[in-house]
Amino acid sequence: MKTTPWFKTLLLTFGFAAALASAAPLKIGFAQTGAESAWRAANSESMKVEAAKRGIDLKFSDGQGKQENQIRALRSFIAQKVDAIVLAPLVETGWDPVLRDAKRAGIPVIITDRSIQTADESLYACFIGSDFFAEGRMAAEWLAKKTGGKGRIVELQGTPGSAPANDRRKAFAEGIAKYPGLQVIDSQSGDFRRTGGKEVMEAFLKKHGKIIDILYAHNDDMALGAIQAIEEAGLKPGTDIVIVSIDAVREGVQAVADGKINCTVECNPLFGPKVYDTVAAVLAGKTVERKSYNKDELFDATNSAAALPKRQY
Ligand code: GZL
Repeated sequence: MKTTPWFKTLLLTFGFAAALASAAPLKIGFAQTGAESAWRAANSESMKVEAAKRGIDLKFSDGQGKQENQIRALRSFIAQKVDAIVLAPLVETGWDPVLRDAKRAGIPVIITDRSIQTADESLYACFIGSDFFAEGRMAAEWLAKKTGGKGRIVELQGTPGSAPANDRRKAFAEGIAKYPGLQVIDSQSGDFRRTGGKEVMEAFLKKHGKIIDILYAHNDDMALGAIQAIEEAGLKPGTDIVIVSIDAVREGVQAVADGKINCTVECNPLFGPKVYDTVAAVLAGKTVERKSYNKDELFDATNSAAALPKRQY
């Protein structure tokens, strides 16, 4: 059997290693919505830490809550000829033109966190995020059980036009429709922000006074802001007003353990590893799941205290 002289094997090995080492790191452009909530901070952290672990050259752009900033970032990523683009779209519509430019440039786009509406599904490779409909339904079902299907609800909506605000509102409304005793008497956006939650809840309390039985908040940051307003009005959150929320960020789960929020439905933000695995698969030409949903669970008085030490965000 012919053997390769030892020095050739050595050259081949070093050559290969050198080639590997010299291979330029993967360049990924990530257009984040902004920094509006604790959930968003955890999501950005997951993307940055995982990229550093994998030696990915991550071009991170903070959209500061404006779609035009995200579109500008995508155009910049295209000009930089990144290997792939990851987009967490602030709102559902208005993405086709810039996604067409990415497609023309041969750059695959992964949509994460929030979905988009488009007539041309070929404009992005896949979606990775949570099922906001399931979250809204879980919140409604839990509330119906807690209240026996009765109560006047005020609703703090997320960012207008965003998939989580649209889907969580629709799913919750469908979920409580089976209980005529549960009525949404007012609904307004707090833009997923704590300050927004406080200001809108203050307005709700001024307008409706003590007839409010329930608050449904589309995220914990707004619920935590609302709790400040409720306490400043001399009422007991979680007792005088039942509070149902979504995200299950650490402070939200703590508030459940403290009895100030009655239930929060998880929406896991830690999907950096899954996103980069998916980018690698897409770049390798492999078929990937068109829509991949993270696993979410619900926290209330029965499991929140035990869950706290294990919470990663
Ligand atoms: C949900 C995400 C939402 C969170 C909010 O996946 O888009 O945006 O529920 C965040 O906390 O601001």
